[in-house]
Amino acid sequence: MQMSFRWYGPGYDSVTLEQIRQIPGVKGVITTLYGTQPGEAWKKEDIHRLKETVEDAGLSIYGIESVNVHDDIKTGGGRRDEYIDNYIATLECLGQEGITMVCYNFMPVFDWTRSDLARVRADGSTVLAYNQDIIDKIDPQHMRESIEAMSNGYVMPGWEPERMDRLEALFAMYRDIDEEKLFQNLVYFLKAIGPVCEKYNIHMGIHPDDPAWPIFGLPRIITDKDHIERLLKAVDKPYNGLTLCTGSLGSNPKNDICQIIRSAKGRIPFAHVRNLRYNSDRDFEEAAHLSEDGSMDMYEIMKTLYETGFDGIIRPDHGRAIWGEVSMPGYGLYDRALGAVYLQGLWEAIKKDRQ
Ligand code: DNO
Repeated sequence: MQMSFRWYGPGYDSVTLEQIRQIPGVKGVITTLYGTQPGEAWKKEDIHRLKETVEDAGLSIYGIESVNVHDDIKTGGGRRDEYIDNYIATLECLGQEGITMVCYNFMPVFDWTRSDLARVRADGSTVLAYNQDIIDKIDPQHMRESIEAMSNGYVMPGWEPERMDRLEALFAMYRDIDEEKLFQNLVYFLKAIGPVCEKYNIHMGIHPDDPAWPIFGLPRIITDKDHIERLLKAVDKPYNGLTLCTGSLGSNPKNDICQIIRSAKGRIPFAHVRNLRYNSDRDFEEAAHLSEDGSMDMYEIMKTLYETGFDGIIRPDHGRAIWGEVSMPGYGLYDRALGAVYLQGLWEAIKKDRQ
């Protein structure tokens, strides 16, 4: 297990590499070329520069989150092969730079979705939260404004203004796309990128849908154990893997995270481990990583990862806003650093107990 920390790059993140370097046990970051657009071929020199910046600070790039997938690929639109070629060119450059873990998602239009980015908890911290009744009342065309108003001036990952400017057109692209078509387009994409992944031993980790059910009438397909198993079998190669995001899959209390870990054994190159608290079947909020602060058993999750031989990259996920920190919601330094250390504490105890 390699502990990492997400970093958005210079100009986009309130957290610095120097700060990340001081988190015990964290030697690598998960990052991206944040200014690029889905569908664009990344330039080798930009990747190289990013790598140098990270290495100058005494850290390594452990993986990319995300190389985003263009909606033409998701919908099987007219330019999909052109965008897939660009994706392959990006993977080629990443492979040449020795970067071999890539997280991506296949969510239509919206990436992760929340109704509230700063819900106040009893201890005064604020967290991201989701309430289905609020989401049901929101016109998706106005989702952008509501997210922007809550994001402390940061561009939230997956909510890039360039895409949000075209919401109506994006929704139109998905008019005839149901679950099955979306799934087949994903398989088409994964088969096409197979050769470059195998050439460089790149592991792709698909990020589950968050929340793990269809929203705004758009299909979502990476939601539970059966869908994940179907995908892993459809392209039954090591490069086709899962980003185990406990918070995204865990948004649906029916998902048994440990069962999913066991069923995807050997195919999890990357894990986002975080906790959340269910308030009702229509409402959840994110919590501190500590088990007792939320509804999930982090010890069981880490133990199952250990027992299934997980040797991938892990990162703490969304943190609460605490101690007066102002950052991109969910991505401050303090609470995620607490999470990184807590998860490593669990891991150390589990490992020593077994030896
Ligand atoms: C949210 C993140 C997601 C994730 C993408 C992966 O905080 O977990 O935006 O990075 O879905 O492509």
